[in-house]
Amino acid sequence: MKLYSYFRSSAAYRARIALNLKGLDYQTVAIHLTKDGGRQFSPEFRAVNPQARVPALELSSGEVLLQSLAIIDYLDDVYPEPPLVPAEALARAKVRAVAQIIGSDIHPLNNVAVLNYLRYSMQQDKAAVEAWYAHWVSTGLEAVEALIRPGPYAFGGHVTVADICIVPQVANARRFNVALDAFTKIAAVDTACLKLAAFDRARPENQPDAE
Ligand SMILES: N[C@@H](CCC(=O)N[C@@H](CS)C(=O)NCC(=O)O)C(=O)O
Repeated sequence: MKLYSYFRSSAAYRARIALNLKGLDYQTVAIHLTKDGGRQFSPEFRAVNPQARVPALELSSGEVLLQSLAIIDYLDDVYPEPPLVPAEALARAKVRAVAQIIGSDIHPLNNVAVLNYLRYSMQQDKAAVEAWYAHWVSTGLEAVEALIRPGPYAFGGHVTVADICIVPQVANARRFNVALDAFTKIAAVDTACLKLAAFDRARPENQPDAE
């Protein structure tokens, strides 16, 4: 398998964690999101992903999967061990709600394209862009903090897709210097997860394209 990735991308980070948890080998194809105006916009990469975003996972069959949460669902369907969502429907819905707060509500407001639109099209200065970022991350993480039940992972003793979304979002927030002191449960989950090799190997600084 080939993972089109960028070391700083939190969505690609989610896919890397899931691949590692499932014990799957993959080759990283680095797509630099800022060099040359963003190499995600190259015709070669648009042929892989018309949305011009990472991650994209190319299977050995040549099929390409897009969207980190869809990639994670696929991996969980095809490689069921270890499961990334609980078996019971109610618990599964709660885990997915946290994953979707991050994947559908927090992250889309803060990805490279949105921040660049604020900077260049809306002509907002650095302080305004940082305030935008911090606002949406903090309000989203407040909800996550209220919903999770660390033990030591977000929903107990098994890693789930909620943890897979939390750790990259925390890394991203730290990179933007967002204060996380109020989120003690999230911090505990982050610490517990990063002790696992699957999470550690997926960290931005451990990627072949890390700068
Ligand atoms: N919902 C998508 C988000 C993908 C996404 O926005 N990726 C970012 C990096 S984290 C990206 O490629 N941005 C490129 C751009 O905004 O131009 C997913 O979960 O895969």
